[in-house]
Amino acid sequence: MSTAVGEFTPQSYKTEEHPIWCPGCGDFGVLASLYNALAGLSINPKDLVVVSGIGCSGRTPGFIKSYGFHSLHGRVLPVAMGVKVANPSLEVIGVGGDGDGFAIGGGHIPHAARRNPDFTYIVMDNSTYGLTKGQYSPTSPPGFQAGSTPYGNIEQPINPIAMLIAYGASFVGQGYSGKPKELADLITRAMQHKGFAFVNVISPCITFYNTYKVIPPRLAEVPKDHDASSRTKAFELALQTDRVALGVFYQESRPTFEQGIAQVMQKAQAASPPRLDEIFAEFS
Ligand SMILES: Cc1ncc(C[n+]2csc(CCOP(=O)(O)OP(=O)(O)O)c2C)c(N)n1
Ligand code: SF4
Repeated sequence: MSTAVGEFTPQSYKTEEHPIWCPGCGDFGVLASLYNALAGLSINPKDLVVVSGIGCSGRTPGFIKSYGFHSLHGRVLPVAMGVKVANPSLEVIGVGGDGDGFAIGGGHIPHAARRNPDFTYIVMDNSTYGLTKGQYSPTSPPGFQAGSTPYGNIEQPINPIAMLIAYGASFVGQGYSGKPKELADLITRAMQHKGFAFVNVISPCITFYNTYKVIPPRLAEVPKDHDASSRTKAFELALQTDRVALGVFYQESRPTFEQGIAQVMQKAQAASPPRLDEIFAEFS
């Protein structure tokens, strides 16, 4: 729920708790972008709920003045969905890491995507498990070497963008923490979208998997003539291997989960179901 534009500044969302992320962590850029997007949309902190999983990224709710829910590892989506269904007037944002979202929490993704609850889900994708000291994750590249893969990762990484398009997310975008202005614009568009908005943010872990040198040369904007209403075109863009595109890959308009629930409740009330004492009488 927004208030008068200009009522809040990025500063309005800062808490007294300062991030304890390592200096240079990409998550700082994501947080700054979030502050700017929230201020730009003039979201009142009393109407905002930030839900996270567990990980370095999972600490985000502590740094945003709002209601917050630092939930369990991999459980961002069911908790955020529960909050939104319980009170659809709230602005809900889910945040977590690639391990949280795509490994232990991966089973929730298809169901959030197909149900289309109206909230934004931001994955801070650093291709490693930062909090637990750099193990490989579902987005680590083949050959990735760390404590859990001392001889190199033998698995193929998932493609988060293609996965979310395939599962039917109604908004799919990608940003980079090193481009906070563009990222704030992308988060703004995701929050304005009515439905499940997924934003994958490439957010390097400077301590355990420093990709600051390898990622930027591969980045490119989503082409200006890209047709984001075409799932086929979105797939084509997501499957390109020579570059990492930033921007909106796919967006469609369709009813939200909350709208569907409201309709079902209306129908159920209009149908005047049998009274409980009548049902008991039938079986007594
Ligand atoms: C049920 C459960 N399993 C395992 C853990 C241990 N654990 C905490 S954070 C984490 C992974 C963190 O990586 P990611 O989700 O990518 O977030 P990052 O720290 O990189 O932001 C793991 C395995 C846990 N806290 N709970
Ligand atoms: S360990 Fe990595 S992800 Fe965690 S705070 Fe440090 S740089 Fe960021």
